[in-house]
This record gives sequence, C-alpha cells and structure tokens, in this order.
Amino acid sequence: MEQQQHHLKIVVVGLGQCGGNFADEFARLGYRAIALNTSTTDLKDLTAVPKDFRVHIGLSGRNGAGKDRRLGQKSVLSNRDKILERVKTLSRGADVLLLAGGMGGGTGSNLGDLVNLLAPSGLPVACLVTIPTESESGITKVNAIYGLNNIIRSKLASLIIVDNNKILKIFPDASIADFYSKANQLVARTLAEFNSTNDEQKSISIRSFDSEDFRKVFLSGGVTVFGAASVKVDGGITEDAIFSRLKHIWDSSGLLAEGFDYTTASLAAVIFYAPADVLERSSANIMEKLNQSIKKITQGAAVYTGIYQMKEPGPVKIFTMLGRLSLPNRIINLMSQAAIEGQHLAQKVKQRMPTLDLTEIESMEFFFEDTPAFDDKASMANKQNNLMAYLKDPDKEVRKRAVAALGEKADPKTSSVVISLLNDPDEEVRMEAAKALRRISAAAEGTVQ
Ligand SMILES: Nc1nc2c(ncn2[C@@H]2O[C@H](COP(=O)(O)OP(=O)(O)OP(=O)(O)O)[C@@H](O)[C@H]2O)c(=O)[nH]1
Ligand SMILES: [Mg+2]
Repeated sequence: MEQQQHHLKIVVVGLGQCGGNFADEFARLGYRAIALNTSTTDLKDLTAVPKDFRVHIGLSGRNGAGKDRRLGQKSVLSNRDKILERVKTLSRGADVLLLAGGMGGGTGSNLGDLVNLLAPSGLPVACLVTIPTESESGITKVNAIYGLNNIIRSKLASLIIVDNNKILKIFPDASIADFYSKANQLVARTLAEFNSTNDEQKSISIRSFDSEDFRKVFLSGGVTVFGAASVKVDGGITEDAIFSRLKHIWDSSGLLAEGFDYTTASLAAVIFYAPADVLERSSANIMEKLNQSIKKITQGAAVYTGIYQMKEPGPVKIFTMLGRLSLPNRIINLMSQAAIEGQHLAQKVKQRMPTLDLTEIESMEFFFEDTPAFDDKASMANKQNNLMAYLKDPDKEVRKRAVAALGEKADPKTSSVVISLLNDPDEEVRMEAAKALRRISAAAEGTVQ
C-alpha cells in the first residue's frame, strides 16, 4: 500500500519520547516506524509502532536518561548492534531513513550519533527534530544546542526543525493532553501529503511533480522548510497572489523554526491543485513569472513545479518546500538563551551547600559530664581546664553549673578554687560554692553526703 502512495518510501526511526511520538504518528499514517528509547514506560505508551519495533536501549537498571545527554549517548552506543539489526530489518527496500528526536532530552539529543550509526547502511538519512519552548530549562536548551550541533556535523540529507515555541501560537486552545499530539500530527501530515503521489482518481497531471523531484528537494543536504495552504480563488490565479502566499508559508513556516535567509536555498518546489475553471482563467505566463520571483528571492534556486487539475471544484491548494537552507535565526536566538540560562544553572549546580559560621557559638557548652567516659588523661586535663575557665565566665549560670560540677567531683584538690568562689558577686554562685565545699570536706573525711 505504502509503495504506491508515496514518492519516497520513508522509514521513521524515533529516538526518545518525542522521537517515539513522531514515529507513532507516522505509523498511524501507514509508514514503517521504529521507536528507540531508554525508557520502557515511554515505549509502552505508544500505540501504532509495532511492539517488535519498540526497542529498549536503556543501560541495565535504568529507566530513561533524566536529561543526562551522556547517559543517553552511552545507551545509544552500547546498543549499537540491536539498533542496526532492527533498523535493517525494517528498512528493506526503503528510500530514506527519517530520524526523529526532541532536542533537549537526554535520549533524543543524541540523534547525531544515530545518524552516524545508520548512515553507513547506504540509505540517505533525514532528521526531524524539535527545539524547546522558551520556558523550558537551561539544561534542556544546552542539550538542544549540543544535539543540533552534532546533527549538523553528521552526514545528513535533510533537516526539519520543529519549533515547539510555536505550538501555542498555532493551537492556542491546545490542552495539556493534546499539546504535543496536535503539533506532531500537523507536521507528520503535512510532510506525508507532500510525499503523496498524485491520486489519479481526484486530479489530472498538467505538469507533473514526480518522485525524483521530491527526492531532489527533500534530500538537498541542508535545512528544509515546507508548508501548505488553501486559497479561495475567484477568477484565475495571479502570480502576485500565489507568490505572496508562498512567501507567507516560508516566513511563518507553520510549526517549523523560522527566520531563514532565502538566498541560501538552492532548491524549491511549488505544487498547485486547482479546479479546471480556475486553470482555464489563469494565464500560462504565471508559472514563468513565479519562477522568476522564486529565483530572485533565493538568488538562483532550482525550481520544481507541479500543476494538477482537480476533478472536483474547491479552493486552490498550494504545497511548497525550500531545500538546502542554512540554519534559521531562531537557532541563533536559542543559542544565546542556552548560553545565558545554561551558565547560570551550571554555576548553581557547582555551588556546594554553604556551611554555617560557628565561631560565635563554638565555645559554648551547656552540659558537663559527671565522670569522664573513658580514662583519657589528655581529655580529662582538657575538661579540667574548661571547668576552670567556666568558673570565671561572666555568665553566673555558667559559673554556678561549673562549681556544682566541682562539688559533685568532690576532689579535695579543687577546694582552694571552690573557696575563691565564696566571694563570687552572685549570691546563688556563692551558695553553690558553699554546698560544693561541704561535699569536698565530707569526701576528704571519707563520708559523702
Ligand atoms: N513536538 C514535540 N515535542 C516533544 C514531544 N515530547 C517531548 N518534546 C520535546 O522534546 C524535548 C525532549 O523531551 P523527551 O523526548 O521527553 O526527552 P527524551 O529524549 O525522552 O530524553 P530523557 O527523558 O531525558 O531520557 C522536550 O524538552 C520537549 O521540548 C512531542 O511529542 N512532540
Ligand atoms: Mg524520556
């Protein structure tokens, strides 16, 4: 079924939760798909990817990578053979591997390693990635930049960048439950429509956009942007109306990251589906003019066009794709956010828990041992010294307790010190000293009171 309907037989390989969700979405559209994840929980949640192709690549005893890019990378690399075997089994006779992953996650950010692993198999490798929203954390943004950079450095046939920041702009009423699924559906369906061959039941080819054209534009070796629009046309189509529509699709690019320098594009595709009456009223030189405008804005891109006459009346449908663009401005903006927020977070992580300054309280002691716990002469001497210091302490409570402790020891050698406390300015201390002295004398006489 897939073979007749699609220009290119694309096999989708999702990495991490986001990648798996995209794989699931493409599987629902009839594509062959495989999901690789460090998390068994995420794999269980998939519904359309066949169970045999939900591959757990976790390190033993771990579930997920917890945003730790290095842990995710270890998981990918140490499961190399398992991944190669599963992808090879699924991709027999395929034209392209489309690897999908969320830049920012500990697992998905290693998509570049997966490209390097799968590129030697001989199939061209395209990537579909998401970049995080503004509100996501510094660590996510730093992971995303590392992940993107690795992908750009790998042997890549195409890069599609979905900007999650745009989901709420396009779906302002999205709920928490369908936030991602709406976005994934829109991206997967638009790409799948582009990849669908003309349905001869519904339209007649006037100028055909064939599979080789799609292959050239889609696998052009740079960033790819694509989109579709329906235009209600009264009368014929005009070059101005179509060109401004194309420009709008490229500028806003739906959910894809925006801010492209169009002069970097080297390939462009424009395909129309229009009812017979609209085509009859449209001048033949529109396509010439349109080609000129596209060449001008892209400074010479090769333009591939397709025109189809729809058998049923309806609005004009336009599909367009630009290939081999350089990175859009949105990535520069993400880089600077990652640098600022990432640095701040890294500093926080480096900081140790501050210790408390105890200098003001470290000499305080509130309880005295009645008897030394063990026979340690040094410690005893120390305690004795402390006791002598406490007898001179400005706090009468401390002096009182110290003299009471001497009374309890009832050591005749301390009698002279205790006697000196009989002159203490505080009456309670003097009384405690008197009591201690009685105990010391009693002990000296051999009777303890
Ligand atoms: N568009 C879209 N973006 C997603 C989806 N799921 C996650 N994301 C984005 O992808 C980033 C990475 O998240 P995950 O895919 O959950 O991360 P992971 O690759 O599983 O990595 P760990 O959970 O750290 O192992 C997030 O920061 C989101 O921005 C999804 O289904 N669709
Ligand atoms: Mg995950």
